[in-house]
Amino acid sequence: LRDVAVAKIKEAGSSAEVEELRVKLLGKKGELTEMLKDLKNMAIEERKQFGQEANALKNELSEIIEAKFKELSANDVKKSLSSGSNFDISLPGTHYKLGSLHPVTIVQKEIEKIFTGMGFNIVDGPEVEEEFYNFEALNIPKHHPARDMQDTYWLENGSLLRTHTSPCQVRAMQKYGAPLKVIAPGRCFRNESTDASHENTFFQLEGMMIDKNVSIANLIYVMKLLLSEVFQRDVKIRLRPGFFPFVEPGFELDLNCMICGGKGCPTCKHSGWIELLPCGMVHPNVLRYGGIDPEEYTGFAFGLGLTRLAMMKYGISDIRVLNSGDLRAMEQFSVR
Ligand code: FA5
Repeated sequence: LRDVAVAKIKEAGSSAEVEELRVKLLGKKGELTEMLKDLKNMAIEERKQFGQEANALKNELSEIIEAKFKELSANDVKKSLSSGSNFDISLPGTHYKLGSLHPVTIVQKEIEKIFTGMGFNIVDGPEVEEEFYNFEALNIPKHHPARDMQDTYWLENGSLLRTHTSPCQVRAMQKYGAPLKVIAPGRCFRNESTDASHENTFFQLEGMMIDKNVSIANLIYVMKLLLSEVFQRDVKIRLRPGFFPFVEPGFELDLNCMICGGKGCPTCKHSGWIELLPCGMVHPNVLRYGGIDPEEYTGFAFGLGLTRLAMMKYGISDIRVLNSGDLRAMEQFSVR
């Protein structure tokens, strides 16, 4: 069988002929395969020897067939070149387009790098959240007017689509205790009408640091470091008092609008400032809900508008572009 097979392969003049031989010899119903099927009827000693020889032959034939395929395809190229046909090896090959990251993802990854460099861990939380974590545990009891600050998508089973990433604060405290340094990037949902700077689906990045003697000075330092790292330059910011039931005192950190340089444009509603980073010292009630003793520990928290930050960084003047799925817009962003 071997000698006949090898001779036939060598004689073959085209890839199709070689393929036919491959199937005839090594295919599911090929001659060699059929022979191997007889193994089960042989005595043990005989079976061992025959099996080894048959496998060696199978490997040898496979190699010869492979080599013949290569030889024939090289010949094909040579033939087509010498026959003066239209084959042009200098033509560029097929171009496969690489995907690109979404601008919000790019900024998120950058911020994750900055914070993990400072020893923070990244945590996650559910988008379909319980009322307890989204409101109660954040010191916003039922019927508290602060619930109206975040128009909520309620689900029929009483759960809700989280309106912010702050529920991750309480979940992280309960899970890891103090001291704690975490960030939680994620998608949030609010039942609002959309305009150039508001979407009903957008990203925030929550941050929290809890330890003994954490103060407002620590908060300001970390926020300044974060923004100057993200923008790779000195940034202009302002702090205003802000009210959030889960922090006391609370602040609104605004960033000077980089799209218009503070002169006024639709993104900043012609005010020159973008509301970007609400923050404050974690309220003792919230620490208690997280199982942490406020007499022993203090902490700061912030809720960065990740989508708005991406707009600032890339000069995107309408937030709706970011959820549009329009590849012409998205393809313009590449990872640095
Ligand atoms: C909050 O959601 C608080 N949880 C933030 C916080 C965390 C305060 C920790 C204190 C301590 P606010 O509703 O302001 O706060 O939203 C935070 C940021 O999310 C805003 O500054 C803004 O950048 C962004 N944001 C809010 N609503 C929208 C929206 N509809 N579209 C796009 N971005 C939004």
